[in-house]
Amino acid sequence: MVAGRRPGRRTNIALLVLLVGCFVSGCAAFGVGRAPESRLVTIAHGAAGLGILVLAPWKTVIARRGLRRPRGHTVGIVFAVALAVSLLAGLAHSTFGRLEVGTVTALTVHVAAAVAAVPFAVSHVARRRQRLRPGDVSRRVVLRAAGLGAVAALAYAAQDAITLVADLPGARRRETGSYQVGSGRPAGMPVTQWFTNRVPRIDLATYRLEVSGSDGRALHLTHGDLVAMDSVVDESAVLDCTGGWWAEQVWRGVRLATLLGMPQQGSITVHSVTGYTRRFPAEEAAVLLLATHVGGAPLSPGHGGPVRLVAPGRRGFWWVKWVDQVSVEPSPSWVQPPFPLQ
Ligand code: HEM
Ligand code: HEM
Ligand SMILES: Nc1nc2c(c(=O)[nH]1)N[C@H]1C(S)=C(S)[C@@H](COP(=O)(O)O)O[C@H]1N2
Ligand SMILES: [Mo]
Repeated sequence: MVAGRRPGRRTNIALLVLLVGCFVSGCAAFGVGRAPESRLVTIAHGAAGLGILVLAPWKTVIARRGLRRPRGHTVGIVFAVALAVSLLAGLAHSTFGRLEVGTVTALTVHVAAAVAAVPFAVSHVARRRQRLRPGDVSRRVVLRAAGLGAVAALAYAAQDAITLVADLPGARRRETGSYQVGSGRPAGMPVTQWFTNRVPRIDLATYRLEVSGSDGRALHLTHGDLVAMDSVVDESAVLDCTGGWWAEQVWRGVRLATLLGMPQQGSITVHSVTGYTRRFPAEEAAVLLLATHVGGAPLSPGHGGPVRLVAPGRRGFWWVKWVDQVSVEPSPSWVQPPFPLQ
């Protein structure tokens, strides 16, 4: 670096790129549920996170110098602590398995600390602004950035190799980063709610499923009606929770297309007794299953009984439990928060 310029500026800018990359790829890791897309996303995510660690020695020099200046450091320090917690928890999850204390897992801590760090990161970067300069697109800088990317990728490969050779649990995670729990044994599968939902009590005698198609006409089905339908199918599908576990079970139920036909446009809203709702592209009526059974037995209340959605290839938060309404609506499926809010 040239004397008189702020040394460390490019390190800080590289960190900013990596932080944004981590955040975006982390959210994408929750958004996609199929190989090979999931694999690409989690590799990019892990490498970007390790890239931050690669730059840590340089950043330590910058931070030390900053800390010697007479001004407020709280934002920077809180940010550093939250990020360190997130990184440690993320690495712990990916290396040592689904670490769990009560209902809190390392992956939950990882994501929560990362989300909590965001306002501090924004404030830190806004207070310690780094300007881009013409020289920042030089050949040398591009080569350095490529070098950093290569070292980050190597660090990821090294972690992968270590878990494999040392036979650590990390070697057995799925492409989404999740660990297998209770496949073929529904009672061994965790009961998981996204945020605030509680397992509701549903009386089978009064339970009705309301199904309304594009013509707006509604059908009211009892649990018995659903179970007795002759188009019931058995299908093996993987429930992969963003909490970091997955299980493959045989689900039994009817396809949405059987109840709704194939809607020509719009989207399908699947609503729970608890208010929890997800919206799907109309064409998925052909694959989405309204299940009443898992592993040959009726769904337990915890796992969504009497009726839950099975959404093959989608992450767990799409698998709406305790479904009481399915409806075709004119709005497109992306008109919803990317993640549930309850
Ligand atoms: C890995 C993420 C980062 C961590 C953990 C971190 C942490 C810190 C800490 C603890 C300090 C010293 C206290 C302070 O001056 O506030 C500091 C200083 C600083 N940070 Fe960061 N920071 C990170 C990323 C960034 C980014 C993305 C930028 C800007 C793009 C940035 C720009 C600066 C600047 C300019 C200083 C002051 C250096 C000086 O005064 O000589 N930092 N950082
Ligand atoms: C600044 C923010 C973040 C950083 C620095 C970060 C960093 C990391 C690191 C280093 C790992 C371990 C990767 C490995 O060793 O294989 C990891 C794993 C993971 N992170 Fe993040 N992360 C961040 C935010 C997020 C967010 C916001 C989400 C989700 C919304 C997320 C989801 C995940 C998942 C699912 C894994 C497991 C992937 C696997 O095991 O291959 N992360 N993260
Ligand atoms: N109504 C409702 N359905 C829900 C949730 C919820 O909180 N409320 N959580 C989702 C999440 S995050 C997952 S991983 C699966 C978990 O299903 P399980 O409890 O049968 O394992 O249900 C999904 N369906
Ligand atoms: Mo989940």
